[in-house]
Amino acid sequence: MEGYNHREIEEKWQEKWALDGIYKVPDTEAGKNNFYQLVEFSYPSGNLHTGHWYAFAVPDIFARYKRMQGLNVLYPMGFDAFGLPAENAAIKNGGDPAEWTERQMEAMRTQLRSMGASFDWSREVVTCAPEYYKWTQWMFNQFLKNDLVYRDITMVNWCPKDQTILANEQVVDGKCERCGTEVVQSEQQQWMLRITKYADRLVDDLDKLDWPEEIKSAQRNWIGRSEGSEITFKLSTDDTVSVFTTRADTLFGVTYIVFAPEHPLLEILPIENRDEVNAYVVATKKKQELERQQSKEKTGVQLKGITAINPANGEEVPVWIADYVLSGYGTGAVMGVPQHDERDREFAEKMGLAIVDRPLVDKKEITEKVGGKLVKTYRLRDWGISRQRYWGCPIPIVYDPEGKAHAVPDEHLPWLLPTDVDHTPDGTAPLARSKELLERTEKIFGAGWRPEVETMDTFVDSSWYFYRYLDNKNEATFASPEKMDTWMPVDLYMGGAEHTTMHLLYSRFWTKALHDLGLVKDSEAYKVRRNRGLILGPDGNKMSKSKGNVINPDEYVERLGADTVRMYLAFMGPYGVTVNYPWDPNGVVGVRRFLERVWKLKAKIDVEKKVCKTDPLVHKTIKGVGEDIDEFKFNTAIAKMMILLNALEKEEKIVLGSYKALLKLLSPFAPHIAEELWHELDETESIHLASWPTYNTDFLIEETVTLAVQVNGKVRGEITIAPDIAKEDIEAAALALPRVIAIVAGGQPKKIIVVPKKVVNIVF
Ligand code: ANZ
Repeated sequence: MEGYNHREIEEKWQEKWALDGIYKVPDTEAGKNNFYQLVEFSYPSGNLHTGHWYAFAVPDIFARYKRMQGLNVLYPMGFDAFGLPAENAAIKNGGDPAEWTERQMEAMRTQLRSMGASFDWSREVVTCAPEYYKWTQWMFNQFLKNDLVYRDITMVNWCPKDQTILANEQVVDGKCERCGTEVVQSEQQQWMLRITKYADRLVDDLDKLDWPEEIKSAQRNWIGRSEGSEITFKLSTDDTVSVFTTRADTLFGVTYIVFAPEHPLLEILPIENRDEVNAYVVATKKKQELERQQSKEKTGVQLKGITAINPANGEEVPVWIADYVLSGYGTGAVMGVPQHDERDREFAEKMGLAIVDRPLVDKKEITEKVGGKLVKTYRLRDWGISRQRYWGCPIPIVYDPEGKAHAVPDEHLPWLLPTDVDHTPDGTAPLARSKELLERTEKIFGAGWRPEVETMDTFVDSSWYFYRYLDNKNEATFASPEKMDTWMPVDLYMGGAEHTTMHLLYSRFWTKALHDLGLVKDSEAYKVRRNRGLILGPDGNKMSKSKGNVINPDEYVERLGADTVRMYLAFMGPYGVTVNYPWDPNGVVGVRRFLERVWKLKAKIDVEKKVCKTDPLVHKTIKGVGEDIDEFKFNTAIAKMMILLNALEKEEKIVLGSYKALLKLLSPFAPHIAEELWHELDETESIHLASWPTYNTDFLIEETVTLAVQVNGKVRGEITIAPDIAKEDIEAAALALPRVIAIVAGGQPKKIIVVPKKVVNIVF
């Protein structure tokens, strides 16, 4: 082929690779260790954007590199196919979410193939497929049997736009994580997963993981373990109230007690100003937790007629309610110590409460003395998974005529999502409108039985998908223990920073729960985690249609080729650190030119030529590129290849082996062009099945030696030269030393003796 034409080669190789099944991964391969590289699978949003390329095509470099290093690499792909994006899009377009999702997945598969990524498609996982969600439901049943699932009335976050409950993790700055609508609080029954049972292990086990510190500390903060004391105060009514404090040492400085407005005691206390208190309770309901915590303007109401007794000194203090105390944390009641706590000080100053300076005491001792106990408390809440939407995994529960919940027995799984449903959200669960679901329930369980009509949060689906890749066709279990043994835990998990306290926390919990039930071996699923940043628009802003700065990768692929797009994204900066990079249209073209030059360089190959002065650089580049890839510094790896290309271009002729080495180094980055050029060298096997080039350390030894220079046996200086230069050149260098010139002073030396690598003696 003449010039480099990506259009002629990219599709051709993609088809050939698929046909030959070169990325199909066996569960074990003789003499090879397994390497499981996972990337977060995507929602079938329908169109692959630059972010997807960055998320999937750049890690593909690593997968290919590991494969060439002789590992049996699993790099699978699938779809997180249930959820609101598909449902909303389907509603908008007047279609059925299932059909819509199927169409989007098909389009995305084609686009994903266009990346030239080395996914093993035979292991594809689609979470909305009944073969998959059967196991999601089965696991739910296991958790239910083991008291990890329960139904409860709780205050929930309600998104008025998406018409569904959201988990705490899905509320960002008081807004729906998905649509940005202000979230409101409402009291509802929902199915809960007991993630709090794992709070300690979720914190402690972080220490074992090779994860970015930023994720670990974000998870620690989210779980918010706090060690302190629970101390009980007697009230004037003879009731008691417990407070949680991390500062028992300040007990003598307590000047009031304050309850969260939701505190259950409020209902039974004989409060004199009941109306005022009730009005405050109602007003609090309208406020977001975050707003309550951050508000500088403290509000509250004193409970008239009620006082509390400090157990340390018998002092009587007033009792208040205030919204800066949260009902879901600690005991929902606080001892106010304005002298030592900033929030309490603000409150005391505003309400005219006493601020007293009392000596601090030993925390542990005082706790014991007043009959309190040392406790741990957590910010983490149980995970509410009920969603009042259609497009999700049906919760496999049915209610008997008395309203008691029962698990749908395993033999009826998958408990299918009905299709006779109007999906338009109206605040009630669409499944309640399915005749078929009701009939199915009554037919199996009896008249008067009712189906659960809620579906599961999609984060449930993605909590275990990595197990299913290992055995995606197994009908007897979610994944066979043998297969899990050969692959788990995941060796490397790459993904986005947005998953820190959601997916990454949920799936850690899920794994621990499965582990405790004896269903999986490891209690942590991902050994190493690396987060990537975002690709921004050329203007440095997050890409968005409204800003008009969206880069459509397909256009670039068409114009410059998939290899260029992949390689450019890898060239933007180090991967695996959360840095965002702006797309630079000139940068892409620069990468394209580099590939064109690699193409042209082929003309310089001289098969007769065996050595070249670029040989040391070739070996240095092999070493450097490998080391950079190991550290996810794909950008500097590319820079090293560019330096090598420059040097090779300067030669009249180049050694075939050097060109082959360059192609191999290039192949993970630009798999199509590397494959094409490889075959033009009359290679018959795919370059992607070749092994990573090795380097010869002899070439890497520092290329100089230092010799002492003597005149008539006396040391007069030294010279540093290449080890293999000719004797005449060594003599000339020695005679050129200023001190030697001064002594010889224009005369002719009688004799010059060179002891290689040691000394030059000028006899004069
Ligand atoms: C008295 C005190 C004195 C406190 C002092 C702090 C400093 P962390 O570390 O975040 O766990 N607190 C307890 N329950 C609360 C609730 N439901 N809503 C709001 N605040 C609550 O914070 C624990 C401290 O936060 C506790 O210790 C309590 O105030 C307050 F100089 O008790 B402290």
